[in-house]
Order: sequence, then C-alpha cells, then structure tokens
Amino acid sequence: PKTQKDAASPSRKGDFDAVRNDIASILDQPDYDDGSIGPVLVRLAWHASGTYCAETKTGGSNGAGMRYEAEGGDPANAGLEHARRFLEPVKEKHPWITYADLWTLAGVVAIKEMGGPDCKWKPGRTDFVDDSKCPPRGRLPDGAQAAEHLRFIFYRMGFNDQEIVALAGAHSLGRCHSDRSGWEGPWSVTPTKFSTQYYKMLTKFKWEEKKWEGPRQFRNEDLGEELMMLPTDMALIEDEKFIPWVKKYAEDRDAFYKDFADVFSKLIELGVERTDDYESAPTFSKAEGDKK
Ligand code: CCH
Repeated sequence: PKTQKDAASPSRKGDFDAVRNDIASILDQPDYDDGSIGPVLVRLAWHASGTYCAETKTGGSNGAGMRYEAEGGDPANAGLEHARRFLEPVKEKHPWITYADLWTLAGVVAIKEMGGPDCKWKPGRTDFVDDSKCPPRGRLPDGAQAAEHLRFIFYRMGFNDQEIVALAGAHSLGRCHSDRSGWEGPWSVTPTKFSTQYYKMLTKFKWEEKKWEGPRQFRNEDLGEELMMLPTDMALIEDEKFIPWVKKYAEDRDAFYKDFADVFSKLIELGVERTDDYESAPTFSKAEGDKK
C-alpha cells in the first residue's frame, strides 16, 4: 500500500540526486557489521562490473545479472544478496532507475559518504530481461592466489598494474565474513572510513600466516587477531612492480584519491553501451529467483 509520503512526492524519472540522497540515508545501519552498509555496497558495484572481458566485450555492470542465480549464485558473490536487499526500498521508491544504474551509483555514493573521492558516474545501463547474457562464473578474483592471478583477472578487464593497486585500496573498507568467503576480519581499524590505511598496514607491519583451521590468511602479532590480509593482498607487497604503487599510495593521500576515483569510474563503465531510451526491470523483490 502506498504511504502518504509516496503519494505526495512521486519520484520523478531521471532525478538521480533524489536517488543519491536516499542511498546516503540508508548507509548507517547500527545492527549491521561495523555500523554501515557502505562497504558491502562498494563490493556490489565492483562485483557487478568486474566480470568484464575486454576481448569478447562481455560481462560488466550492464544488465544487473546478479539478480539471476547464474551470476548471483556464483560463490564469489556470496553475501552480496544483503547489499541488493538493502537497496530494494530505494528501487521501489524510484522504480524508473535500472538495477544496473542503482548498484553502481550506490557504490559511488557509499565511497563519497565514507569520506572518499567523487567518482564520476553516468546513468544509462540497462537490465537484462533474462539470464542468457550473464557472464560465466569464475571471472572474479580468488583471494587465495597471487600476483600472476591478479594480472590475469585485471588485464582481462583492461587494467594495468598501477590500476590494480589503486583499486585494491578499497580494502581499507569492510571486512571478510567467514560465512561468505571463508576468510575473517577487516583490513583496517576504521572499516567504514575511506582512507589510505590499507596501504599503510601493508607497508608498515610485518604479516605472517595465521595459524587456524580456516583458509590461508595473514595476521600481525602487534595488531592482534582481528586485522587481516588475504594472500592476494600480500601479493601487492611481494611483487616488484606492484610494491612501488603500494608505497606511493601509503604516503600520498591525494594521489590515491585521484587515482582511485579515476579507476573506479573506469571500472563501473566497463561494458556499458547506452541507448537513449532505456527500460528498468520491475522491482525484483516481487519477482522470483533472488534467494534471500
Ligand atoms: Fe575485495 N574482497 N577483493 N575488492 N572487497 C572482499 C571484501 C571487499 C578480493 C577479495 C575479497 C577488490 C578486489 C579484491 C571490497 C572491494 C574491492 C572479501 C571478503 C574478499 C575475499 C568478502 C566477504 O567475506 O564478505 C580480491 C581477491 C580482490 C582482488 O583484487 C576491489 C577491486 C574492490 C573495489 C574497488 C570491499 C569494499 C569489501 C568489503 C565488503 C564487506 O562486506 O565489508
């Protein structure tokens, strides 16, 4: 049933500022993780986009294929159903926006609201009407691997070494969840603040393998058991071409903010082909398929 507020202020098609405001207004969620859904929204935007393959021009944020089991059920996307569910009221209030636009815009708004840079964002993504164009599974990075794997995954999208390191700085945000990826813990002591802390942690502390039953991850004895690094994070300081960028971004906040804004905007544009008159999918909470 429509509330009075909805009836009094219907959302005007194309009013992206209104959508931005509504996304910003739901970021603080005291009962969720570290008190903000910002980090998981950034991860949603990234995983929506990071399936892109430059050679075949498939994958990318266009389509919002994660609504379908084919893509949403990829083990790499475990936990992102929470991000999509949090955004559902925003979609219901602004039904004209496509999911593909909403998810990428949510990442951009979250970065900004958590103290990060303004990342350029343009609308115009369309939503798939079925799962036939979902990218194959296995295109997203596996945290258990090393530098060669990172290059294989990110070169496929069209990124270079500097861009790989700049993107990874998003790990100042959020945390690993044992019931999603199997790994456990945040990378930074301020996981809801966009910062250079990830690079500082990597360069200023010595990381050693954690002795536990779970998947291989790293810990520092002075920092305690909470903070962590993945094998792929360690690869950034083990590789001679990556490490100069890690050191640079640890020391130069302005360079990191600028480079991150550029590369995140590039990421969410991958595979986007615009048409003037695009249609949005109906709100998905009313459709079948997105397993809660
Ligand atoms: Fe990441 N990331 N990420 N990541 N990631 C995880 C969480 C976040 C890898 C693995 C993981 C990027 C790159 C990589 C975020 C942003 C980005 C987790 C924990 C794993 C594992 C998932 C869980 O358990 O919930 C690997 C491997 C790479 C390789 O490069 C890039 C690029 C970005 C964005 C620009 C954010 C944010 C999170 C926190 C999510 C949350 O729920 O708190």
